Amino acid sequence: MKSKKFSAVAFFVLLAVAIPLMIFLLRTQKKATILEQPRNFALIRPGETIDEIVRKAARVVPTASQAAWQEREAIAFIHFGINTFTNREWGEGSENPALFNPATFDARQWARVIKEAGLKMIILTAKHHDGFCLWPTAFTDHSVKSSPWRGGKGDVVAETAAACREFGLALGIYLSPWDRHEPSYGDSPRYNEHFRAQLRELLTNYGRLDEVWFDGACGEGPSGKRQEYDWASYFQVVRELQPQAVIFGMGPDVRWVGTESGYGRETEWSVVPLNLRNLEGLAAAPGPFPLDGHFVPGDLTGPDLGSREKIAPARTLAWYPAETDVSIRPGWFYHPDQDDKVKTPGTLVDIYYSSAGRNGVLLLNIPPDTRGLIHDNDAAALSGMRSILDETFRVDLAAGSVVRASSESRAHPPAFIIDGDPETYWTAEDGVESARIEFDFPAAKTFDRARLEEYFRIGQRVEKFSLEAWDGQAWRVFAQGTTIGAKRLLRFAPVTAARIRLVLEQSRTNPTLAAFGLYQSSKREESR
Ligand code: FUL
Repeated sequence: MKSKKFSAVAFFVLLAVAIPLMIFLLRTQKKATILEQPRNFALIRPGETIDEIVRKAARVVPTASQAAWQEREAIAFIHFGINTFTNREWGEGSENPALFNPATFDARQWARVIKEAGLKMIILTAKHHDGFCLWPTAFTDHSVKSSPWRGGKGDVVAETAAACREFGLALGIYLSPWDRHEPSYGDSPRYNEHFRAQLRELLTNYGRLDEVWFDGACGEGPSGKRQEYDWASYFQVVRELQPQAVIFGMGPDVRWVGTESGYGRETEWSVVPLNLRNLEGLAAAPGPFPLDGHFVPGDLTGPDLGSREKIAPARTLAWYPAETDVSIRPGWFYHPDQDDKVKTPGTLVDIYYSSAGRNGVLLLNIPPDTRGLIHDNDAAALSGMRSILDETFRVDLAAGSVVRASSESRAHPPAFIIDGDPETYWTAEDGVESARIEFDFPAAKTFDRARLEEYFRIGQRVEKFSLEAWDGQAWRVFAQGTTIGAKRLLRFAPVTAARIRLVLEQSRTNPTLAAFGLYQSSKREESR
C-alpha cells in the first residue's frame, strides 16, 4: 500500500518536472529553427570570429526568384526606342515622337532569334533616359501613341510580351529612373509619384514579369536637376504586383557586375557585404523581402567583393549575385555604321565562358534596327554562338564514369554529381571542408573544357579547387579555380586521361557539387 502511494507521488512529481521541461525544450528548438532558417542575408554581431562569419556567409541562400533567375544563365537585352531613329545613345528628351516609325516591326522575329540563341528572357527598354515610352502610358504623351507607328495605336511592350509568351521566354522591363523629358523630374515627390504610376501600368497590364531593371545612370551633372528617388516605394510596387520578379541594379536582388564588357570576375561571390540601414529593424521583422526597406544602392564594382578579407569587417551579408551585361555591338542602341562591328560568334562564346561560366548571368544586348527587326548580322552571330556552344556541350565525357569521394554525407552520394539532375547533389560530411572526388572512365578520353556547379540553393561554399589527371605515375594539375557558385566553366589545353580528380581545397563549410562535366571544344570556337 505504502509503495503504491509512493509510486503515485513519484509519477506526479515526474510529470510536474517532465511537462515544463518538454515545453521548454520544444520552445527552444522552435526558436532555434526560426533563427537558423536559411535566409538571403545574415547579420554579424560585434565580436564574431572570422570562422563564425565565414560559416554564416556559407549559410546565406538565394530567394526562390534569385535562384530561378540564376538558372536562366543567359538572357537578352533589347535597347529600342527614339534613339534607334536619331542614331544616338542618350537622347535629350526633346525628340519628336513622330520619328518613331519602325516600318516592319516584328517582336516575334526578336523572340525567335533570341530563343534560337538559347537566351531565356527579354528585358525591354520600355523607357530609356530620353523619356520616350514604348507603351501608350496614361501619364505622358511622349510615347508611341504620339507616333505614326500603327497609327498611334501601337504598343511595343504588349507585342514583346505576347511574343515572349509565344516563344516561351520570360520578360523583364527596363524603366529608366533618369527621365530627361518628364517635366516633374527633379521635383522629387511629384516625379516619384509619376514613376510609380508608370511602373504600375507596366507591372499590371502585360502579364508576368521576371525582372525589373533600375538603371543608376544619370547625366544631369552638378548644375542639372536633382531628383531624390524613393527606391523603397518603387520596390513596394514591384513586390505588390510582380512578387516573383527580381529587381536589378538599384534594387536588392541582382547586382551589376561592374563593367559593360561581358567579362565577370574570376572569383565571383554571390554573398557579399551590403551596406544596409536600420539594422535593428531588419533583425526584428524580416518579412518576405527583408532587405527592401534597408537597402542603400552602393558601388559594388571593385575587383574583390566577397573574399574572407572583405566579409571579415562586414555587419551584414546578403545574397546579391552578379548580372554581366554587354552589347553585341559597340553601342546599346542600333547604329547603321556598326553593322560591321557585330561581335563574332567566337567572341560571344568567350563572353559566355566569362560571364555565365563565372557564376554570373549573361545579359546580352541585341538592338533592333529602324525597321524594328534584329539585323541579319546580329542574328547570324547569335546563331553561330549557339551552334559552337551546342557542339561543345553536347557530349559530356564525364557521364558514365565511376565517381568516388573522400567524404560523403549519407543522403548525398557522389553519383548524384553525374546523374544529370540539377536537384540532386553530393556533399561532404558536416565539418569536412576539403575533399577529393575521383572520376574513373572506362577508357582514356580527351577534353579541354570542364563544367562545375555547386548546389547553390543552399549557399555558395567552395573557395579553391583544382583538377588533376592521373598520368600513370602521378596526379598532374591541369586546371585551377577559386569560386564555383551556380556554374563555373574552365578552359584548358587538351588533356587525355582515364582518371581525373577534383580537389576541393578550401570551402566555407562542407562543399556541395550538383554537376560536373568534361567536354571537347568545337574547333570553330577559335574563330574570333
Ligand atoms: C546604362 C545606360 O546609360 C546605357 O544607355 C544602357 O542603357 C546601359 C545598359 O545602362 O547605365
